[in-house]
Amino acid sequence: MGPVGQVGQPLRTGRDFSFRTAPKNHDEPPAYTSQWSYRSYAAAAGMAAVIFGAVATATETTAPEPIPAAAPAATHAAPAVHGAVQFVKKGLTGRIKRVAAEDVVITLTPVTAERTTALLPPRTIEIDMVDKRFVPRYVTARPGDVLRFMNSDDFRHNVFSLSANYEFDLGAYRTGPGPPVTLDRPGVIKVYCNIHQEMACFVVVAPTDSTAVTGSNGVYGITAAPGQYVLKAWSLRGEYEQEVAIPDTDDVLLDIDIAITGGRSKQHKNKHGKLYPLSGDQEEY
Ligand SMILES: [Cu+2]
Repeated sequence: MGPVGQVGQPLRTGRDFSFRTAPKNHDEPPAYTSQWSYRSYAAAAGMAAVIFGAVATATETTAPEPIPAAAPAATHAAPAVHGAVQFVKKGLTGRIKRVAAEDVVITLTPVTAERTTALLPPRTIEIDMVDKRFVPRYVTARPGDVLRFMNSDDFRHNVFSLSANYEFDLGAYRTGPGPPVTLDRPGVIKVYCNIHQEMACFVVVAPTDSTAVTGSNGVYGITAAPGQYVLKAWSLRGEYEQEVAIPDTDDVLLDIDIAITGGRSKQHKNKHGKLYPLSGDQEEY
């Protein structure tokens, strides 16, 4: 639980954070009566719990008097938002075709994301290159995080992106990591290798840790604290966006239809914006 446990700890030693008031007379032991400090600390703990998506309760305490309830904290043990994602396409005859949507990256970003994620420490996220594949293929990261691309193959790979707002070319190298890529804004980065056309990975940058990637059944589930969010679903074949309100106790069932806009076999260009010299394996791009 890492920082979550740290957050919860001080609640049990709450008197360390309260102001000692002078005893009414010298026969009474010192009393810890500062409502203000308990209340504000509980509120702060509750807020921190919301930030970290944790559950914080004030059940264990050595305080000598009742403690006001903590600010609303995460109350969802199970996924707060869940459902099934489908690609939807109108066939030539006008019939609607639906298929379970695999490899859809879903992010649930709190509307207060700028405040909350500013408190989170940046992370270094490693993406390996193994057997001419980026591993993992789908990555979620926050602004502030740093990407490092390792190379576990015994031959050279190149790493580049021509995505809007995220253009870079890390050059070709045999062993990693290559130069770091600092993420400084939300967006989707399509990362390719200029040597091997079949290599691709996709980094979705959003100020949240509430994310999911669908498997072959298209089902997703995301844990998050109650509050107001923007849900975004990104896939090579189409995108989707909707506001979501997570209530204090109930979960939200949200099935998602993504209208297919991208083709199955659209090829990406090399770093010069040209076709790869020799077409090798053809994957979906
Ligand atoms: Cu390569």
